[in-house]
Amino acid sequence: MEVNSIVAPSPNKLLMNDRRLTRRGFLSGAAAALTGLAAVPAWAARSVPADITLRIGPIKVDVAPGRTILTTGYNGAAPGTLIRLQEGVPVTVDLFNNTDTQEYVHWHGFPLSAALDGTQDENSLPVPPYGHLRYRMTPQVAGSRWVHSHVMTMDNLTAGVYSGQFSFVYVEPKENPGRYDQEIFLSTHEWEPFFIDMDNDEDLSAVEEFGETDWGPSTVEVGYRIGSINGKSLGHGEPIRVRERQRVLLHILNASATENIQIALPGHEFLVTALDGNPVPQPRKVPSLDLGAGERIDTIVEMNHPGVWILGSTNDDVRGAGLGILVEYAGCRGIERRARATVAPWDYAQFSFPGPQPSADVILPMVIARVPPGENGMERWTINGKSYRSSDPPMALHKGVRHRFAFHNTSSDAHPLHLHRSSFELTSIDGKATRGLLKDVVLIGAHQRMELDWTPEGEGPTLFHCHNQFHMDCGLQMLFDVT
Ligand SMILES: [Cu+2]
Repeated sequence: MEVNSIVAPSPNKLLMNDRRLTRRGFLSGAAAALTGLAAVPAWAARSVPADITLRIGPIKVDVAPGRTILTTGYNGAAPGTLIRLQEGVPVTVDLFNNTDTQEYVHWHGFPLSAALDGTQDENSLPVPPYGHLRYRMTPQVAGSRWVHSHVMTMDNLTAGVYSGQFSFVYVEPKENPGRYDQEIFLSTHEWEPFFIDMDNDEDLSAVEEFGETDWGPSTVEVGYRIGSINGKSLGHGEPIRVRERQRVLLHILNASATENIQIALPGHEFLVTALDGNPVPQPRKVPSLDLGAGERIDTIVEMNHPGVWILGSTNDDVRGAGLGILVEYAGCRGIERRARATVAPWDYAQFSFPGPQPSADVILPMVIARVPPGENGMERWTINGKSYRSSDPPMALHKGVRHRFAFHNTSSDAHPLHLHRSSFELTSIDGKATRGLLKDVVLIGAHQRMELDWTPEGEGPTLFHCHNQFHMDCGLQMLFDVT
């Protein structure tokens, strides 16, 4: 169920194409005919503005006074400007890359062809250094989506999702249900990443210290110095201004490279209406929200407790590092600092219809495990005993077949598991059946079991990975090939 007007040529042809685009700024008709990239006539690429333009380039993010982050972003800011699309309405997209690095722009949560999905592993169209890429796509499913860089980062903590290359994307439904007085988009992100040695609690900011690939035998993780919501640390951006009795619709995105977060607004509850942009079968009120990296939650908050409150992380250290935003009622002053957030354990099942579980055609056991670092390096993550290598053959799946992925996380880390180009249905959590929860990222807890059902509709390569970039780089990914 996808529309795209690009016939995906081989990667080599793409590179030729893109060089041509880079050099001349447009593609000649003859070249287009030869290479198959004939989506947009050359004159159009030069003269007609696209519906959506993303300019990838160096930016400065003033997260707080005296704290300016130099990074790469979309359209001069991080997050980039909100992109609003209409369900079923095709758009022309222009991607301009004003950096010396080949980029991949991934439309997260969109059912698109592999060519447009935006990953190297799926042989998607790259945006060449100082190059340009134009294509047409049709947003098929309404809801909260996002767009972000999908380059491999490894030990480069300035690249990909560690950078400022992300924007919230909202696909407007054809019919707009829901009743609210204000609609607000919030993206969380952490800055100034560094490696930390968990065994010695040692800051390893100087990557040179432990060499190019020799990360030593101890457990290395990624830490951050500063957190933000919509590019501002707590107290340094504009507050969310509300009036008593307003219903405020919050679209929340965890745009972190590696961090799963829990947020709350003391004195208030969240009516959760959609997960990853897809309406939930049973909206429910909860005191706190958990979001794995890459997840989105749509929620309505009734403003019925006047004051100035902190909407932010429930973790004092994380909130203290800036991950929060003020909610200010009209006429109120002075932050309610004493107010403690109520926290409840997160359970996707509460938003689901109860079972029974639908039957699957194929059941595929998926065991996630951590291989501790050996003598020579970093930890590895495996699925069914294997760390991802792009040279390995992909796992064959079949169109129209209901595959059930029976995950068992044998590690003590949670993993935000992400499927590209499609949503899956979460069908059980620790043996308890769930129904009607469509997601593209699901946070599997430590030692948890989860079943995800997926009936592929489109063909081609489809990437599956942990949205914790560090885990992904350490092997926690798989490539499917749908035929
Ligand atoms: Cu992970």
